[in-house]
Amino acid sequence: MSEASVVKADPVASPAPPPRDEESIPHPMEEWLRMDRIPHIWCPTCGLGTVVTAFIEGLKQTDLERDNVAVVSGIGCTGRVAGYVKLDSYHTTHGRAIPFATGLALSNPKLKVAVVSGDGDLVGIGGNHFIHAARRNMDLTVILVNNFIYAMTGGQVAPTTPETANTTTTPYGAFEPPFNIPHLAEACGAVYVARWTSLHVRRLTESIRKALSKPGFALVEVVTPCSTLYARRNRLGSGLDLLKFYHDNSTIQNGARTSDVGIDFQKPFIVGEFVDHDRPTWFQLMEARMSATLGDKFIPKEGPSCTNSK
Ligand SMILES: Cc1ncc(C[n+]2csc(CCOP(=O)(O)OP(=O)(O)O)c2C)c(N)n1
Ligand code: SF4
Ligand SMILES: [Mg+2]
Repeated sequence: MSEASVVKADPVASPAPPPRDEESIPHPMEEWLRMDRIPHIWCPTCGLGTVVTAFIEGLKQTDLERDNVAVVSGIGCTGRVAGYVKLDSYHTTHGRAIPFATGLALSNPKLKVAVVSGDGDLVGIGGNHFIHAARRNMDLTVILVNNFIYAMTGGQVAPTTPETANTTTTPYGAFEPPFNIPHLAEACGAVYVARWTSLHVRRLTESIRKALSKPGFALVEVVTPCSTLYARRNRLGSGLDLLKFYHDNSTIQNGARTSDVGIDFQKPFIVGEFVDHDRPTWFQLMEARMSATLGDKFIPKEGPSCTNSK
């Protein structure tokens, strides 16, 4: 053996660490996840994991008691969130997350009900529920994961798919104009509207904290890569490549007019906090009407979005 290839032990180097027993190291999110359901079904480099992290971190930063929070999802890859988080949760039917969530909020106004669901679920099949919950200013926090596609069912065109993007049902490129989600939400009456990518984790976490803390219909759109059905079909690389593209091509413009924040295929787009104002919640409107009509016979409920906001 030549002198050059001899590696001598360094007498001052620290001893090698003992081998890690991966099984014995608890994951920092374990307390908040149903570990019996892990490993999850999501693909490598899917953006959904960071959305869950941001959701849990945002929730931890609120004053909400864990027992007073419920999560509702519809069907889809995003819909699996309700099954993975260790909170009272409801994995409902496709497009019906908002009506189930509305029922929960009405039956127990002390609950903070969060909906975490996909673009197809919330503004495709569930679009009608979305617009009416916003119009009523129902006390719901909606986290809409926009991966621009119906992912779970094989990558069909969604009402959010940008024009020219290739999907399994638009092999020559999508041609329908997509929804601009923040504009839709604001037009229907949402009191809080923000959009981030799933790589803006700190800003996303802060928006989720604010949305959960606000009475009324609050929407956070998260532009998130689907590696398997959107990125691959459009030859955009891995989910990480797409995540980086979204992050690097998004400009933060807090307070931007929502009519200006539509998203074109693989073009720069705007993220930020767009709407934050107050108006009476559904409970407050209902209670005001009932009190005006029934007087003392009406007994209002208690809850963060009620007039009795204890
Ligand atoms: C009534 C009904 N119609 C259609 C389906 C099939 N389906 C399940 S998930 C899904 C699309 C989900 O897309 P999205 O909400 O964007 O979620 P993603 O998988 O992209 O996260 C569809 C069409 C269904 N389960 N029920
Ligand atoms: S199909 Fe797309 S959205 Fe669904 S888990 Fe895989 S990467 Fe994520
Ligand atoms: Mg989708």
